[in-house]
Amino acid sequence: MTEIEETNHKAPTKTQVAIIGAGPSGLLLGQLLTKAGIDNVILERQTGEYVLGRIRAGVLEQGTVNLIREAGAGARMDKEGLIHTHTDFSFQGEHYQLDIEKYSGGKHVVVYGQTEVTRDLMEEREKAGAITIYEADSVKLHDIESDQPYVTYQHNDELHRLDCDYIAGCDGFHGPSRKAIPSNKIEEYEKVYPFGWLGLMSDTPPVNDELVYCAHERGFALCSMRSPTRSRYYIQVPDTDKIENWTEERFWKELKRRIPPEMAERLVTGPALEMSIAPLRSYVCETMQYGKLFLLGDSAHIVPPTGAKGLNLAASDVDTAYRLFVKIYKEGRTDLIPRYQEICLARVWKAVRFSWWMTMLLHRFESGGRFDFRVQQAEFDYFIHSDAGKTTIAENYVGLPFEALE
Ligand code: FAS
Ligand code: PHB
Repeated sequence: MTEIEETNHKAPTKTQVAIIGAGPSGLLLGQLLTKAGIDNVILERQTGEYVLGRIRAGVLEQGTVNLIREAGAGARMDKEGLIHTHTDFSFQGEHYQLDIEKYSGGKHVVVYGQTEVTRDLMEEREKAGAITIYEADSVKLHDIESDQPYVTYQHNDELHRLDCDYIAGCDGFHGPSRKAIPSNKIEEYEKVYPFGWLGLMSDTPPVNDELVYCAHERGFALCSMRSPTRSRYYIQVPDTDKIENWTEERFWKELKRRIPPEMAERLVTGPALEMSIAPLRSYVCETMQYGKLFLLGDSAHIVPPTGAKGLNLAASDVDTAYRLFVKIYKEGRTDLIPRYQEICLARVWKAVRFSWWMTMLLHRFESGGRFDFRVQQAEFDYFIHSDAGKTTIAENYVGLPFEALE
């Protein structure tokens, strides 16, 4: 693993764009701004190693791939990423292949872990000499409604102040940015699902060439991967479940009961490199820009991972924010600021809808009983056997087009 050097620069006191959070949103925005000559500093609460230790997304839309390349961080992704032109589904063990390239008019997705995207962006940022302050504690946003916003933070037991023109809140769902917006100015929407995803990563060959989203009366399962030798699996568990209740053996046994029998037969099991439970929710904060603060990625929206949209939505927010900052700094186009929220929300809600629809289609809702399960079966049967249905799934899965600022 490439050691991520601590960027031990003298603490900066002024920048153009202060970015809070060194996850994919913050790092991708930072890299694009640096390449455009727009000064930026990232403040990250954790260490670089901690950020890299989080196991998250695995599927990149074409728009995300293009943006990572534009940021100059795509070399390893292009070499190691797996192009997927199909995505598979199963319902009660019956296996269906969906040609997403055919039904999306020629697009595909790339399977390449978020951890690797983050690592590549961290390394490019280090090479560019851009400043990331890791272990920045107690980050606070100040005067975001004024022309002189600033951020304060603790680092090595010292209080620091960073003056800036704009703040990019890339600090995820639990970060301080969204909370800096007055509560009477925020418009929020949320739906919590009664289950989570228990994920397992193993150095075993993937059970199938394509990803397989499996609906089953025992619950949802997903067979994914990171490489030809590293697999990623998930099973739906009740929202009350705890990781302590699960052993690797129990996980493999349950997974085999939910995937198609021929896959269960050939499944190669092995020790878990990581096992964790992620809760599922849909959340949208419609206030994505307030004064000099912009919210990007998980700080503004959360989707259930069923549609593989979380990371990709973050990337589309970055695309819009980056192009807006270039317009502002190169052409003085502050009149375009309201377009940020307009463009982002139009795309966010379509991705929220698709992720919600995939979740409702493929998960088992105990409260729904037999009737709802039959309706799910009929919905699945219609979509997987109709060209209109397959086109709808494919178009959304590969990602809707990015909208231009003007
Ligand atoms: P992130 O949460 O990744 O990054 C925010 C950064 O801000 C973090 O590094 C955090 O340490 C930092 N931060 C937080 N508070 C701070 C503070 N006070 N000061 C400074 N920094 C602070 N998406 C998919 O598409 N597929 C998946 O399978 C999938 N699985 C997921 C599993 C889990 C457990 C979670 C939580 C999310 C998952 N997601 C998945 C969604 C995920 O990939 C996000 O969409 C993606 O990480 C969004 O990136 P960011 O917006 O950068 O937010
Ligand atoms: C993953 O590989 O982690 C993954 C893939 C597709 C999803 C969710 C997670 O929809």
